[in-house]
Amino acid sequence: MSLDRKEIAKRAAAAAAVALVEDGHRLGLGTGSTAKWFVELLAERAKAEGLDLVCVPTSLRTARQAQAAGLKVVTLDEAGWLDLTIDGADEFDPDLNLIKGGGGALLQEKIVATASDRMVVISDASKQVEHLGVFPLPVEIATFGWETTKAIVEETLEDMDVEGKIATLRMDKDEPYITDNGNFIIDCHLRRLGDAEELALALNMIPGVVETGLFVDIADSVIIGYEDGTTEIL
Ligand code: ABF
Repeated sequence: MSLDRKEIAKRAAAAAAVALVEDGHRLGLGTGSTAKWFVELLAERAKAEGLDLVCVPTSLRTARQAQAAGLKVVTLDEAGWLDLTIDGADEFDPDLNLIKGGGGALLQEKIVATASDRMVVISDASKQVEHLGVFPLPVEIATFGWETTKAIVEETLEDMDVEGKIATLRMDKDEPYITDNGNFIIDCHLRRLGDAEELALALNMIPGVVETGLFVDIADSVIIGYEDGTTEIL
């Protein structure tokens, strides 16, 4: 099967991340098409080398894939603390701040990444930006009173140094998209964020907001995969 160029780039980043894994590691497994490559290649290496690993997936999707591939899957509380988490991103900036959550798994992704000694992002070059915000910022919110929460999010955005301030409820066909944690997601169409940390703090202060897809100071490095199969580490 021949891969298209984007898949070659994603696979290259994932393969470079697999090389960071050591026997005995407790690993966080991300979600999304790049993380999917990581899980596949990790399982191959673990089997070939008989590595003793425990893995904490960030979504039901990833859990199913990891289990089917023969990896040992445990909950975060069973693992306690993780050595390394490998995950994709929707955007990353020069400070390694991220927008995540396009795939809907941002809450578990953030909990798992935060509970890790090291978080390494794997990505093709298209996610690299000077300023975060072209990709709509996902915000996970409680279903209770969601319209009120959405209105408060929009009001909060009005007061912030951001461009564009429309928040839309994420849909799955004709129904609201429901996260693995039973919540809704609103996508904030900002075009450009101001101060990522300030924005994350302001949004997290809103009671109905469960978590935002802004990852500030969480990623330790980014492995960029290119379409010729090479990689670069930031
Ligand atoms: C998850 O998957 C994310 O938080 C991000 O939304 C997305 C990236 O997906 P892909 O690797 O398919 O571009 O990691």
